[in-house]
Amino acid sequence: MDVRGLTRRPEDPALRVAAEVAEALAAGAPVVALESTIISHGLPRPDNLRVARQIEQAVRQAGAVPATVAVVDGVARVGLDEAALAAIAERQDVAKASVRDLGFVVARGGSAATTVAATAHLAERAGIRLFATGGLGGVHRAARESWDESADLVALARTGIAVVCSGVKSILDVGATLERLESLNVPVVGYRTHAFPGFYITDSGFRLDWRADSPAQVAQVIQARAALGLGHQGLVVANPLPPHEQLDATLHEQVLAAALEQAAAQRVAGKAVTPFLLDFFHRHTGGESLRANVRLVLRNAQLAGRIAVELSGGGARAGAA
Ligand code: PSU
Ligand code: MN
Repeated sequence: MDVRGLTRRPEDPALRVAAEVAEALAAGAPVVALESTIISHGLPRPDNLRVARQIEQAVRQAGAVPATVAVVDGVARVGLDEAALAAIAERQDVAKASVRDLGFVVARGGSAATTVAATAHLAERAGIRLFATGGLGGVHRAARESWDESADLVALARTGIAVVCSGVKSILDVGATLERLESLNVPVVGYRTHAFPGFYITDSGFRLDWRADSPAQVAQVIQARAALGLGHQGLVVANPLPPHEQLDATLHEQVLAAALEQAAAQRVAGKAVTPFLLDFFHRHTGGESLRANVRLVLRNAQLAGRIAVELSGGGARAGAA
């Protein structure tokens, strides 16, 4: 291992919370954490930087402060300024870091985008209770052979944060992912639906026991869980694309089959699997999957912002939309 990290001065903080985010948290104002792997590895350049800014803007329009999470030059940061956001979107040396990678990236003074798992961990440490992303990681379809299950699932089992997402990507084994979430005691609540969304598609075909019909109802569940001593575990808020905005079902089926075949043929493994499949989709749907991806992330950011506002006492913050 490179030893640059060992020359770090002891007063260098390994975790830095942006001033705007720290002030909002201290004041009890709404804050929403955002992941960065979607920026660096989930969306193609150069659009990714523009989309990253739009996601932050969606949180602001809902009345909350966005806190994009990433490791930049050896410091885990909660809340990125413009230069840091651009670095994550544009630099070639940005790794994909899950929880177990964080210590290495920081010790080496490196830079990495954080997955749902790593973002949830760092955001919780900063005191943030809401988080928005596109789709959660989960159990891969070949998991019986490969044992490939995203670390997002176990991270949510021990991290006290609510994640607003559009379910799990259809490239995964959705049923197995829901079973694992049940085993891990991680609840899934549908937002205005009992149908678990399938990321690009509105309905994955799996039913959910619980639904919430407003940001206030989700906030009530988060508060009830905290009162019951369950606040140290995650909650999944599943927010589907409206049917008219989803990816065409036939196109989806065709591209999915081809993507899985290619991944197997090229022996793609480990953390490369999800970026490979997302990229395959973007290239083989004439940009349709990309547009759906961007729409759903923006919707999730906005909903997370509205839930955060409710958690902070219902739009009391000055300037809230
Ligand atoms: N959702 C998206 N795009 C992404 C991801 C999720 O719309 O790129 C990322 C998230 O960071 C998630 C990760 O945590 O994919 C899952 O990767 P893996 O399957 O290797 O755990
Ligand atoms: Mn994996």
